[in-house]
Parts: sequence; C-alpha cells; structure tokens
Amino acid sequence: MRMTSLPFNLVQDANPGDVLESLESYGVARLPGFLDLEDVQTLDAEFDALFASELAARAAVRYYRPNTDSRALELRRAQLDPNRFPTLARLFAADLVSDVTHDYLGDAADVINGIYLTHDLPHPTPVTGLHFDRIHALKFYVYLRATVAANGAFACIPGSHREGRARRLAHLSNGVRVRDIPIIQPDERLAESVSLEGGPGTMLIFDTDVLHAGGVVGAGSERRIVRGHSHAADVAR
Ligand SMILES: O=C(O)CCC(=O)C(=O)O
Repeated sequence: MRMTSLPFNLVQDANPGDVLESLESYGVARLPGFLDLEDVQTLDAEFDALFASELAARAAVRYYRPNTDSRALELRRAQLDPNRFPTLARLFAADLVSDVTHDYLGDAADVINGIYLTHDLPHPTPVTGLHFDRIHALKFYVYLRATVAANGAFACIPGSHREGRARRLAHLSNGVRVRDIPIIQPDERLAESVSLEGGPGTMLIFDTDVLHAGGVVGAGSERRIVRGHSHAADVAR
C-alpha cells in the first residue's frame, strides 16, 4: 500500500468547488480537521450514548464481523433527535455536505438519508476487502480517533471510481440484480491503494464507485467512525 503525499488532501475550510474537483478527479477528498477537537469530544460522547440508547436496543445494532465484538449502528436520518445528539445532527447539516451532495449527485439528491456508526475492535483480517458498493452513494466519513494503517484506516485506489462505475453499470445493463453484483476485487490490487490516515475530526468524502477497503484493526487498538450516506434521486437499489 502506498503512502504518498496526496493530491486530494484538502484544507480544513475547503469550499464545495475544491471538493467537487477532487471527487471528479480521484473519487475521494480528505479534509483534515473538518471538526474541531471540542466537537470531536462531544461527538465521541454522542457515539457512546447512541450505542447505549433505545435506538440500539431496537435491533439496529449489528455485530457485523464474525468473531469480534465490532458493531455497527444504522439509523435513518429522521430517527436522529437533534436535541439529544446535536453534534451528529449538526455535522450532517453542514452546508458543505448538502452543497457537495447536490453538486455531485444532482439537485434532487437525497442528502444524508442514512447514518452509520461503526466501532471496530482488533481482528487479524481487514474490516472489508477491496470493493465498490452495490448501491451507489456519496459517503461522508469521519474519524473520531486518530486513525492510521495500524488501526484500520480507510484505503482506496485514487481515480478508480471510473473503473468501479463501469463495472457496476455493465453488470446492471447485463441484467444482474443490484444485490448480486460481484464487488470484491482481488487482494493483489491493494498494492495500488493508499491509506487515508487522519487525526480525530478528519472527514473523508468518497464516491462509493472508488475501489476502497477498511484496514486491519491491530491488537490493542480500536476504530470509531461516523458516516453519512447521500444518494442520487434515481439510484439503482
Ligand atoms: O469501514 C470502512 O472503513 C470501509 C467502509 C466501506 O467499505 C463503506 O462505507 O462502503
């Protein structure tokens, strides 16, 4: 996996035009320090409170990786009470999030209709293999803790969104159902990927056609991520 200086590394107060350019060229943009440390601390407390809340008790929590206690909580945006979880609500109500969604996915796009929290614990295998998503989305993905290759940082092959899109659309036009699209790429291709490490509050924005993977969460570490998903109005599901 390469760790080069990255052309899609934007500044904290990047404008939607910069993000759009980066997404179009590379399928990904990284905004270090998108949240300040005070907001990260509050968000971290909201993360724990959400996993302890009645929303989690209503079976929305999935222990989504075999043989670990790693867990994911999936919410629809409408389920999120902004009075109880103000930082999370404010994160996804940011102008940058709606502006980039509309510029990239069209005026009628659904801005952050799904919110996912993942808490990953050590395991010798990667959080995910290299893949593109079956249901196309634009994802806004925030590290709550410093996240580096050793605790499972997100990795992707910059610019591969064109390849992922071509593959996805070819399957759809050949009549493959969305849920049957083969998405996992050979492990050898991880050598082409870069690890997008970041401090707490770093936001990654990516087109899910980019070939991407969650890394390996090493012994004694953890990974905490919140992400919001936007979809085009006519997304194939
Ligand atoms: O958890 C990760 O880092 C992988 C994320 C991912 O594959 C996705 O959101 O589609």
